Order: sequence, then structure tokens, then C-alpha cells
Amino acid sequence: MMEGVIVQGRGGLYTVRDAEGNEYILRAKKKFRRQGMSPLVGDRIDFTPGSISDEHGWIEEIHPRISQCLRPPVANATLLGILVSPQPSPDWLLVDKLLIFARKQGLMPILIVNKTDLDKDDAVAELAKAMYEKAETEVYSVCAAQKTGLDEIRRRLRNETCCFSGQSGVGKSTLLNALFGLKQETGDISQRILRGKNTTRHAQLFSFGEIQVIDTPGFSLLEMDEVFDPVLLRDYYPEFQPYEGMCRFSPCYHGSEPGCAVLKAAKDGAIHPRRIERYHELLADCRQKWRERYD
Ligand SMILES: Nc1nc2c(ncn2[C@@H]2O[C@H](COP(=O)(O)OP(=O)(O)OP(=O)(O)O)[C@@H](O)[C@H]2O)c(=O)[nH]1
Ligand SMILES: [Mg+2]
Ligand SMILES: [Zn+2]
Repeated sequence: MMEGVIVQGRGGLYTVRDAEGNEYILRAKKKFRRQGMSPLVGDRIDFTPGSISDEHGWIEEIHPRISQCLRPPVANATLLGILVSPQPSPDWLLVDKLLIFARKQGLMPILIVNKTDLDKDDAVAELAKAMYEKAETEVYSVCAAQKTGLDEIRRRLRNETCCFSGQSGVGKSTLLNALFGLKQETGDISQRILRGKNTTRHAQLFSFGEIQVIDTPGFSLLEMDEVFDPVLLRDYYPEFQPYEGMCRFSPCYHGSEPGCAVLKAAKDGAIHPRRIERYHELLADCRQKWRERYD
């Protein structure tokens, strides 16, 4: 039996790399499907390689995961690198959802503002910093095209397995190419709709010494379809924590309750107003799904 990491999976065939860098094509044994478990990019596995006459070998065991992400579907990532750019313009609600997902799944999120060459007056980078620095989220600025800001990112990624995520066209693959001299396919932004065109189709893991990075296909829609008690939502907002226990009501959803310390902090400018606005949007969404959970 051998050991390796799944670096790619498509159509039921998995590419697995061993410690020496050799790659194998494998299929998953049927038992995994019976267990409702499907192998993910990033999984560490035991396998039997195919013999020369076989086209593929078999995944025998999947090692316990330290993290698991379903959108994008990857295992064992430690960091979620959320990319935004001036073009396509940032969907901050998507960013907030990704931050919540990451923290729920035990991934440390970081925010990367790419395409600073297109960022007039640093508007996007400045807004990102203003909104997220109190949310305990590191914000990095890079320009993948002009290769600036890369060293800081490389330093941050050391000893981590980072999954790049974000809308199609923000430059995930271009950044990966710039960071590590790769030649992953990248795609133009449609001038008509100013969106990317889903150039990357599958998650893929790359290793560079102490750094592992997973490129993933971009998306624009992210449903908070996982139903959870709306009172838990506030726990994913680090900037609320200083006010925990200071509201008149307990529990307080920080929705529209009188005497709410978080709402007051927002009004006083200590919490970014747009973060609160979007929190209320997600709270309403979460409450509705919670009410409808038995329908
Ligand atoms: N001006 C500018 N363009 C960039 C920069 N980084 C990437 N781009 C361009 O943005 C477009 C999309 O880049 P991709 O790397 O394919 O984006 P992606 O996030 O991987 O997109 P998907 O694979 O579809 O999810 C390409 O035309 C890139 O050349 C940058 O720093 N500045
Ligand atoms: Mg891509
Ligand atoms: Zn409150």
C-alpha cells in the first residue's frame, strides 16, 4: 500500500501524487460511496497503484480530514484565500458568506485584493481594509499582472494549504501563475458583462516546497443552504465580540432589538455600516430558512 495526496479529480478518476512527486491515476473503491464519502482534492489517501496493464489503481483509505470544504470541494485546506478585484467588481455579500463558511469549517480566511492596477484611488483595497480589519481578517493587495505584492503572499502561505476562492475572473489562476511560475489557463473578462467565464473547471492542488495551493473554479452564487440557528450567525463576526453580553436582551440577535450594544457600536462607527447591513440581510435569510426547516 502506498500513500499520496489527491491533486485532481474528474469524472471519477483521481490524480494522486506521492511524496517523491510521482503521479498515479486511481478510482475510488465502491465502499466510499456506500459510506456516503467522496474523495476530495487535498485528501491524503492510501492506495494500490495500477499494474502496467491496468489503466488505474485504487484508493483504499481516506485519512481523517483536518478540514473539509464543500464549496469549493476540497479537503485539508488550512487557509481560504478569498480573492476580489475591481473588475469584476466585488460581491461583498459573497465575501461575507465565504468568511462564515471558512470559520465554520475551521479554515482561516484571508482576503486578497487583486488587480491593484485597475483599482482607481485604491478604492477597493481601502474599502476592504475598512470593512474587514476589525473582522480579524488580514487584507492583502496584489497585482498578479505586474507581479507586485507577491512576496507578502508567499510568506503568508508558507506551511499552509491555501485554497483560492472567489468569483470567476478575479484572477485566481493568474495569481497562482505569478506566484509560482506556472502556466495555468486563464481567461479574459467578457467586456460586455464584465465577468469571468469560468476558465478553471476543476479544483487542482499544487505544491511548492512548504506551500500548497489549490486553484478552484470561480462562482458567483453561494447559497447559505446549510440551515443553522440564526442566533449562531453573530458568532462568525469577530467585530461583534467586544460587545457580547452588553445588549439589553439575551440572547440578542443584533437585529433591531432596543438597547443593542452592537447596533449602537455600528451607529457610532466602531463597526463598519456595510458589514452590519449585510449581516442583517444574512440574518433575515437565516431566520427564514430556520422557520421553514421542517416544511
Ligand atoms: N489588469 C489586470 N488583469 C488581471 C490581473 N490578474 C488577472 N487579470 C486578468 O483577469 C482575467 C481573469 O483571470 P483568471 O486568472 O482566469 O481568473 P480566475 O479567477 O482564475 O477565473 P476562473 O478560473 O474563471 O474562476 C484574465 O484576463 C487575466 O489576465 C491583474 O492583476 N491586473
Ligand atoms: Mg481560474
Ligand atoms: Zn445586540
